[in-house]
Amino acid sequence: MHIVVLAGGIGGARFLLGVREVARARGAEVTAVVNVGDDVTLHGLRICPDLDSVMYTLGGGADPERGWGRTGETWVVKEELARYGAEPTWFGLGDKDIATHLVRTRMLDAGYPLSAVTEALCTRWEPGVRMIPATDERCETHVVVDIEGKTQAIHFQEWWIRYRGELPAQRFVFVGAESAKPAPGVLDAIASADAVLVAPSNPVVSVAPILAVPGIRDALRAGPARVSGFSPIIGNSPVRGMADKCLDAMGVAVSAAGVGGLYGARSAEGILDRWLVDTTDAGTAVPGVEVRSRPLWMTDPATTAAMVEEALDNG
Ligand code: GDP
Ligand code: FO1
Ligand code: CA
Repeated sequence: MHIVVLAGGIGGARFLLGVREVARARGAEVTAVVNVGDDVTLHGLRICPDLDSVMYTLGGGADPERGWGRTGETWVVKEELARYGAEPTWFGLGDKDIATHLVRTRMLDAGYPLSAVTEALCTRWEPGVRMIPATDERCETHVVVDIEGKTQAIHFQEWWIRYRGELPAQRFVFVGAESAKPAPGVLDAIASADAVLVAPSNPVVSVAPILAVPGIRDALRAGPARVSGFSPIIGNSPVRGMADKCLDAMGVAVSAAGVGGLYGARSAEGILDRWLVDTTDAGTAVPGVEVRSRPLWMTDPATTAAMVEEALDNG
């Protein structure tokens, strides 16, 4: 059995802990197609937050409280950079995390594609799933905002960290998406999948940038496997993070029904066959989609595995 998961950062990573449990029990293999829209180059380093969140979480090296970066992190380099006034001082790179970015940047500079670099980094972390970036091309999410009366597009990280997500987002733009290609293995994984799962990741800035890579959406729509999505919204709010602000910008209701409708039914123009919502949201309807309700709190891998089983259930 082959399970393919579309994943962002922390929501995707926690979900994959459950998928990995299921895969171990069933002897299945897992391919995670991970968002690269958050990626950014700062201080000369290529930083891939969602890939790293998944890699560190599955590899047992993630800081569970912060939700990003390494456990037992120190911040000496960050403090030294700040003393030089080296911008951007609003972005915090931990010392341990920097080692990852140094290795990644050196390999990219030597000509290796991001997918190969990710595979190399994973030989250390052994995440137990195959991790593939959605694309090897640069495809970065920008946010259209007004700053001092001027409309401009800023990088997603600047919007989220520097401005704390407080500048009203007018639009999200996936710069470079039109000319991007799916990374090697992505389309084959989808075509050979027995199940495709859309993690309860941020639909606008984690899942949409994956779907924006030409070919991925079509492959999902044409693929042989049931596509099941999981709502990141429980009872009209995100479990954590900025999904409410992102959905507001799209004019989409912050609800399980809103996100389900945004993905849409495969039988119409969308991607979903089945939509999993929390029991709080029982009664949610998405035209053309089979909606099932069950607890969707990813409190631990076993609980998350039970969520995953609901998507795999053929009953
Ligand atoms: P990010 O890239 O680090 O922001 O992480 P993702 O995009 O992968 O996931 C963020 C989303 O995960 C948020 O919209 C949260 O609402 C959702 N999320 C986090 N924990 C849970 C959980 O336990 N259950 C559900 N259903 N969603 C969750
Ligand atoms: N989030 C913050 O709120 N502040 C930071 O300084 C910060 C630095 C950072 C460095 C590496 C990394 O992989 C992630 C980092 N994040 C930071 C998290 C990141 O901005 C977002 O949470 C994700 O991109 C959303 O998926
Ligand atoms: Ca993300």
